[in-house]
Amino acid sequence: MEKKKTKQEQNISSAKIRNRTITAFVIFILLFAGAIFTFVTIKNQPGETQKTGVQDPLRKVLNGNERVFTKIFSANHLAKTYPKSAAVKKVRVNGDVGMGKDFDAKDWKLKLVKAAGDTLLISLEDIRKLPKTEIIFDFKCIEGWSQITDWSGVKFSDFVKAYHLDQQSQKKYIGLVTPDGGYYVGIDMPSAMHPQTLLCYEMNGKPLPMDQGYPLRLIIPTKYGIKSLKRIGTLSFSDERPKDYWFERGYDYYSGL
Ligand SMILES: Nc1nc2c(c(=O)[nH]1)N[C@H]1C(S)=C(S)[C@@H](COP(=O)(O)O)O[C@H]1N2
Ligand SMILES: [Mo]
Repeated sequence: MEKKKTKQEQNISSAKIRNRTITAFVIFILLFAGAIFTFVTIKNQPGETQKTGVQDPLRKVLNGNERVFTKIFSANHLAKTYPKSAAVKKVRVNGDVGMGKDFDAKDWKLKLVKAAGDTLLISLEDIRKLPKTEIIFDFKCIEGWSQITDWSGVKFSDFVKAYHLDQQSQKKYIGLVTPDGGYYVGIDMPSAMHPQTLLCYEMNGKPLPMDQGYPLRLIIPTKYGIKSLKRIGTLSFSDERPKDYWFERGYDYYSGL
């Protein structure tokens, strides 16, 4: 078989080879022109009509991705977990937006906005009294690195139960903001209520280091790291999408894995 093929190949005339070369070259030029045309067209589209960070056609693609992700997402979709021994001791610190040095940890309380004009202040001590869950998973940053890390805290869904937030959890989103307002994320409710989503206060069994979000951060293993907001100041509920720091800079709002 092999031999036959080789012979056939040798029989191709030089005229045929020339024709094929010309055809390939023409196709190359057409594809190249097409690519430039598409690029220029997208570039010239009105962008940021809704402060979404990218040109409208690109945002449309992202919105399409989001619809697909939301459909296949469910509580059955669990991020892979690892044994404690797999967790790294030296955890990378990435991103310090909204983590100003003048933060006063002693005065910190979680601002839980139950409704307009109805805000509950909750201490770390009270949060630590809630059922504790530990998760060891591969934390993935959108920049391309990942690390197996060990986090503990209260499941967001357990927090909802403990504070009787049944009504609030009927809303479509939660919004999280750092105490200084510098960093903020929005999370769709199914992802927030996912069994692996934590309001986290420990890393490797010890209180969170300052630059890793002390006293309380979000850990959401089913999404990229950009959504795991460090140092939660305010937690609120809404049917409209809460503003989102990286969404405003062109990233996917859902950022699912
Ligand atoms: N407040 C705040 N939270 C943040 C960020 C940030 O800049 N500020 N960066 C995010 C990004 S991009 C990543 S990858 C993770 C990194 O968490 P780590 O520093 O604990 O590794 O935090 C997320 N949470
Ligand atoms: Mo990240």
